Amino acid sequence: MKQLALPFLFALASLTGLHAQETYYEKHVAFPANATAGEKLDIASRLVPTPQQLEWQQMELTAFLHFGVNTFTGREWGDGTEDPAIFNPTALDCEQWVRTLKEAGFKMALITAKHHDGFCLWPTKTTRHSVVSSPWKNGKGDVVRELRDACKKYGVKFGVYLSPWDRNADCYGDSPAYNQFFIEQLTELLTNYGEVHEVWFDGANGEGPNGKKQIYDWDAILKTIRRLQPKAVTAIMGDDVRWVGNEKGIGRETEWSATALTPGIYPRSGEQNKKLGIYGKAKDLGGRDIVARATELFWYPSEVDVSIRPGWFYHADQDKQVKSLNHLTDIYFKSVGYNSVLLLNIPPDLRGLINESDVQRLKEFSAYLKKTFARNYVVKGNEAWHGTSGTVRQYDVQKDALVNTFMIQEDISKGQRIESFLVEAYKDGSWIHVAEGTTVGYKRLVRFSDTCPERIRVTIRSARGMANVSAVGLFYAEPLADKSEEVQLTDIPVDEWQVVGGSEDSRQAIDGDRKTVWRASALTPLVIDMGHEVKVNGFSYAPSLEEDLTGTIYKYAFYVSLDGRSWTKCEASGEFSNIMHNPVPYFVRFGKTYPARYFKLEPVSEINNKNVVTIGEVGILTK
Ligand code: FUL
Repeated sequence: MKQLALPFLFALASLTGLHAQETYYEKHVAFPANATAGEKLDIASRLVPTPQQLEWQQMELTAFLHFGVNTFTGREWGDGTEDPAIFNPTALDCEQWVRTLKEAGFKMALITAKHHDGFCLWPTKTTRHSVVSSPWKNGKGDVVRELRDACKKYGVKFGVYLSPWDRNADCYGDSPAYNQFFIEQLTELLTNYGEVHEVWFDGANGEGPNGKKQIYDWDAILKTIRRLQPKAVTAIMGDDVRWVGNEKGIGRETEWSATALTPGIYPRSGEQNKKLGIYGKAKDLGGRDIVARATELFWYPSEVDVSIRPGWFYHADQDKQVKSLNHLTDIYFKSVGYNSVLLLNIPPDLRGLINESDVQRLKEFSAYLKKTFARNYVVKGNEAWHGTSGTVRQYDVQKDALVNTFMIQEDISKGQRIESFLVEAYKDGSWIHVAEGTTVGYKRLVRFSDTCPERIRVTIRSARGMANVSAVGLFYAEPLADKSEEVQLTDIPVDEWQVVGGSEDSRQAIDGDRKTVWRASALTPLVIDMGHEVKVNGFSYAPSLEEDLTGTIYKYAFYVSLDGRSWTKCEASGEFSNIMHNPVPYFVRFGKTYPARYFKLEPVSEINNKNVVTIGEVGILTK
């Protein structure tokens, strides 16, 4: 992180008459104590990425590969007690993964070397809870190595996800011991596998108030990465790449890479972010008002991580829920097109292959993007130009071109400066409004209705000093039918079901409509009389569809009864593992069948330990 002394630079700029814009601040800048709002904005405009951050941003499409014991148990979060013997892919072929990704245009593959369950996909010296203890290749296998080799062969960059939270390691929670253990694991991954381009540390930790508390030595962890892999970017619990704030694949329309959000791994982050009233999910992380109140800024660009399926790990029952082409395309426009990098998860299946349904969808996705962006209809759209607030640039458009997508890019090696822009089209003798937007950054895409302009003009409505536009484009994206991935939440009709003892609005939880929500102001169980005996082998829980997830159940117990008086607790994991970040319906299968006329869903804890419950829908599984 290069930091240049500001007072000195100001003096230099005024003495030499140099344009102040020739001074850049790489990755981080602290404002001088007495800087005015105007000076701060000027400094903000000259904050730039490191070469690694720039290279990362230019990749646009990167892929996540969630693979591990969860693939074999069907869970999203393992609890660390899994028998390593269950890890036994029958036809693992990392070359198939990488070929699939490469052909689909992905520039990097990032593997869950260790997820929260602690099982390591490489033969680590730190624990036997790894591939060494699994029958796969008689304990001689190394998934990380196979993926690394495949990436090398196909010229795809390689990254690792190493979960800081570890539910298997005995030393987890004994802070110094676990820090050492974690750094050893990291050292192995960053020493023995050639070049690593991204290191991803998840912030997730579902320990709850009575769980183990680990205080991470982020400073030592980061220093290890910088020492061993200086070209790698550090993501999420890192300071190069920022989590966008959701797992739905949707970025912000106004996305500042130059942000006042202090990365969570810095001890000062809590206090500073609180003072500014910002947090990772906040809408505005770098607007004028925030910059004026900030004391320092970070080049901390957004990464949109989302799975191609409802879950992060492969589950056969989600084969029909692979996101539609329309959905994936929308994600592309709302991630890459919103100044972010897309990290799309494609989880290998039990064989150790990317499943046919995902391969097929990726093919469609890349064919669609290739076709859409093959031809830029703006004449000389790739010519760079610069302008301040109010600057207008006119372009010719190729004759008779039908377009519906506008692209604009800033040369971010000189900072992110555009605050808002307008696009108008000249058609039949007059200028009409076509599109507008706020921030641009590395890339901004805006969709509009089909039109056939003769010319277009782009106005920089507002910029921080001199904005540097590197490219402008017009394209045609063919409309796609919305084949939404409707999920069936229950295997049996719900018409006969009655709520037992609850208020009338508890019906909202079983009315077959996810949009209607039942809310209870305590951790109240939901008891249902199904009217007759049913062979139950699982249930589904769908959280509310609303933005505010207050009341979403994290831990639960599920009971069945034949008479509504004596209850049997069903065998289940007892947690909707990742629901706070990925609020999709959860399907819990007991692995056995219980005869039942009544069922009871008992909330044990809420995602934020509040004493409230919301249920979008509950269903019963019998198949
Ligand atoms: C989350 C984790 O808890 C999920 O399991 C997944 O790995 C996702 C990418 O990050 O926080």
